[in-house]
Amino acid sequence: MALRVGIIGAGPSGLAQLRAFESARQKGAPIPEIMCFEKQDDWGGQWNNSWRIGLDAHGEPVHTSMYRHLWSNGPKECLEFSDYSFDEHFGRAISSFPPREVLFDYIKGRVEKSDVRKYVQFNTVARHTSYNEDTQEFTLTVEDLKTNLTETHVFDKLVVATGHFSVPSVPEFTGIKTFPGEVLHAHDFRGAERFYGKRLLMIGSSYSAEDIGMQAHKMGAASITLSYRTAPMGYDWPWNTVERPLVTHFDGGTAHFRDGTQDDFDVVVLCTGYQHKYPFLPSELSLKSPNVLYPANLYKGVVWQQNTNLFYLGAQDQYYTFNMFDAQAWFARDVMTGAIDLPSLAEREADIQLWLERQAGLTDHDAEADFQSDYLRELIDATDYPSFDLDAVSQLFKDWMHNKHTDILGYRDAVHRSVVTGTTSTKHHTLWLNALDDSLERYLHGPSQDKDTEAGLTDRHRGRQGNIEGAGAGPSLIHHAITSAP
Ligand code: FAD
Ligand code: NA7
Repeated sequence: MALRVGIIGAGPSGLAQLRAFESARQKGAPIPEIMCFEKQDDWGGQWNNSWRIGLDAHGEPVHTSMYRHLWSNGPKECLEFSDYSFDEHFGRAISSFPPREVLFDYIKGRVEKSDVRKYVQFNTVARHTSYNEDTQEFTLTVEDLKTNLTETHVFDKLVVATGHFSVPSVPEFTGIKTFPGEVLHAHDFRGAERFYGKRLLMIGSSYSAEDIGMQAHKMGAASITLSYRTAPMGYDWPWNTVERPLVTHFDGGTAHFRDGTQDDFDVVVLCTGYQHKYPFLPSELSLKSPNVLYPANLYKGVVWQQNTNLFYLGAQDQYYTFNMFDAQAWFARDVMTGAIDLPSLAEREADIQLWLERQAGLTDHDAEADFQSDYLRELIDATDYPSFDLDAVSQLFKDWMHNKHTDILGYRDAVHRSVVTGTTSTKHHTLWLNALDDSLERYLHGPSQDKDTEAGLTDRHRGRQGNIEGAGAGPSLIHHAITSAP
């Protein structure tokens, strides 16, 4: 009987698993029976964004945390598939930090070419899993969200590819109940236009706080205060943005901070991260971890320690994304088919411990990027995933982080060089700060949106020296830019 493989989720990780098998098939290898279950009506995971918040049309929790104006937060050269380049997809060089729709198009391009859609059951949510130790089989119950009918399927191998940036971590803050304005988590943020003229308090000091904060600045927020628990991000923020230690409590619209300062706000955005949550798995198969580069209990970051028929993809915190999911999927495929022999439980544990020890000693972002590059190197060396220059990508990450420190509003205007094709990206026709139409069409074919706003841009940068009262250029500029966009 052919191996039966179940994949839960058709985001970039689940698609990487489909692509890994397809790549083997093209080389003449026998392919297992594959079924992939995706609760949304299309693939792409986070990149398949939605205007909805809370529950979707079927009453399921909305998966995506992405927002309208999201652009890649790292250089696309760091996530490029090594078997499907950006040049191949777009037929020409593009810029290094494309908007969401452009990256979504790229992800879809590879799988559309591969004819793997037939494996995916859309609008189908995984509900429950059990494992029979005697037969070594998983029984997975899924529900068709359109008919509400449940089905059970039996698999020899199960791949969990449901992502871990969808279920918000929402801490309690004393007195927040008395806050009269809007309080939301980053998961429910869809666009910053409504923050025009508002005083924002963002709690958290990572990607979401930084990017939503700067989106709000771009859309004319009056002020942005970033409240950190452990350490400030320390960027050279624009004129209306400050970092403060953690909020101790709220008193109506006033937030009090650990350093004894206080301020009044209109909106609170909790950028406090996400939980690993796998409600369709029994507790003994369910990963429990903070958002770290090397979650414990996964051999090579992929294989569940106590049950090597279970695989997790994309469970790490991510410098690398699409190409890392590929490397993991290729590795998982080869473990499933027996092309890779797993060492003993004790040897696997020792390997995990080595990574965890190294992780504990990481002191800065540069070291973290090197750590994940080395992790990827091991996976790629073990499989036939097309190799690429990981040291060069590590350097790209370091250049990117350096650029962020030099210019947090301008790092997305930088160009980087692909390690897959050697192509240097183009300079985009519009500076990120001025771009208000983030569509694929505008990105690929539209005229510059910098027209008439260069002077304003300069004003806004100059405004860094000023104070909030003196910073009226922001909102009026945005209004001008919106009305002058063709
Ligand atoms: P996801 O993309 O989360 O996909 C998981 C899939 O599983 C979804 O389609 C979901 O519907 C499905 N699913 C979940 N539960 C079930 C179930 N029970 N049954 C069936 N299906 C289920 N990465 C970058 O490279 N660049 C960026 O700029 C970037 N920006 C980001 C911004 C935000 C706000 C967030 C949240 C993430 C960002 N990321 C970015 C990281 C992003 O998570 C990865 O790029 C990628 O989407 C992860 O892929 P995944 O397949 O592991 O998970
Ligand atoms: P992250 O990167 O997991 O960061 C979560 C942030 O939230 C981090 O700064 C945490 O501070 C902070 N946090 C968590 N709990 C609390 C509490 N209780 N109080 C205060 N601060 C808290 O999540 P993001 O949403 O920024 O990014 C997730 C992905 O989305 C990422 O991959 C991007 O690509 C987009 P800490 O530093 O731990 O003290």
